[in-house]
Amino acid sequence: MFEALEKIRREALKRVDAVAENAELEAVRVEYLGRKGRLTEKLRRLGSLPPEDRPRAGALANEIKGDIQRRLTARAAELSAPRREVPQLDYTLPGRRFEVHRRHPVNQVIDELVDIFCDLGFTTAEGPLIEDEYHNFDALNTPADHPARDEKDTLYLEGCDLLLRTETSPVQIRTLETTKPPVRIIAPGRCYRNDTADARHYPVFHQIEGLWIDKGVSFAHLKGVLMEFARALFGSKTRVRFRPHFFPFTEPSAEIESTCPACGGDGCRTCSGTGWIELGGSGMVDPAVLEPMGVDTEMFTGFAFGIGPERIAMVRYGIDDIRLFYENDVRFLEQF
Ligand code: 2U9
Repeated sequence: MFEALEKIRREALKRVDAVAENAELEAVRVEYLGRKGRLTEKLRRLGSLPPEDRPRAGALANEIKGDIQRRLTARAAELSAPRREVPQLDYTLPGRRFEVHRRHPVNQVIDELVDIFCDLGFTTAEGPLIEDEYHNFDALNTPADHPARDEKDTLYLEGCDLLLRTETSPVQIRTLETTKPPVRIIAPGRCYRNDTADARHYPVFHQIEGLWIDKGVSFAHLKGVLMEFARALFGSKTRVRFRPHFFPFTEPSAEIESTCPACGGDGCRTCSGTGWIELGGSGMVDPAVLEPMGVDTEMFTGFAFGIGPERIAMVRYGIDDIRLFYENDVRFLEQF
């Protein structure tokens, strides 16, 4: 009897929970608690039990009756409550990408460039964004009347002789002030120019400059390092060329170009049909820069270069407007 009563409890409660409409609840109530219900029928047969079992069986039967009645009441309340439309899940839909932190595309390129040059034996150096004219211009053999020093190109701080650095070269000057050759550093970082923002210019941009000062360093070393850099960046078939140029701080100077990574040199929209893209500038460091830093230019020579990460990111990702990097439009940034 006891096992039969527990079986009725389990089945009845399971049936109540499975009811989806209020109208079905009455049928379940009648089936178990009605005049001819399965539990009612057990209650009628208590008299056939041995006298010593009747009290416990009766108490159990009444407890089960209470359980079923309470569950019927609760289920009726659930089914009467206003339904929150549960959207039917379409499991065939593609999953949503879980948004995790990603680095800005320009920082991703800077990280890659730093890794390449560190693999080539360079170490990184940092310096202040706010500089003085000595470290940003004078020490770099840039004469007082050089147009780069004009306020139309450089952002000066009001009320003082300080400025926002126009390249990361001052970092290398500061390194030479405290470190005797050999020196082999790269200086990645943010720079500023008094430029009006357009598709190819922005007042804030980044540079990675490099400096290698040691005994017997020649232009051949410069070409070798920059060729290895370009091949690590754009693939082993990449070719590099140097075009004569002028910088106040290097002599001879050369602009660095590589075959276009998009077309391999055949000419395309990315490289404006030329097959080549500009990576930056370079040259042998002018003794007029090294000697005031106490470097014995009879014993030590060196080269320097400057590379623009935004330019590389624009080529790599097919972006034709530098302003996209700095307008913080999530729809643009979340693609990287
Ligand atoms: C010291 C001596 C020499 C750094 C150099 C460049 C060439 C150069 C920029 C032009 C635009 C890179 O692509 S860009 O952003 N710079 O082309 N910079 S050589 O020469 C130095 C630096 C420090 C002591």
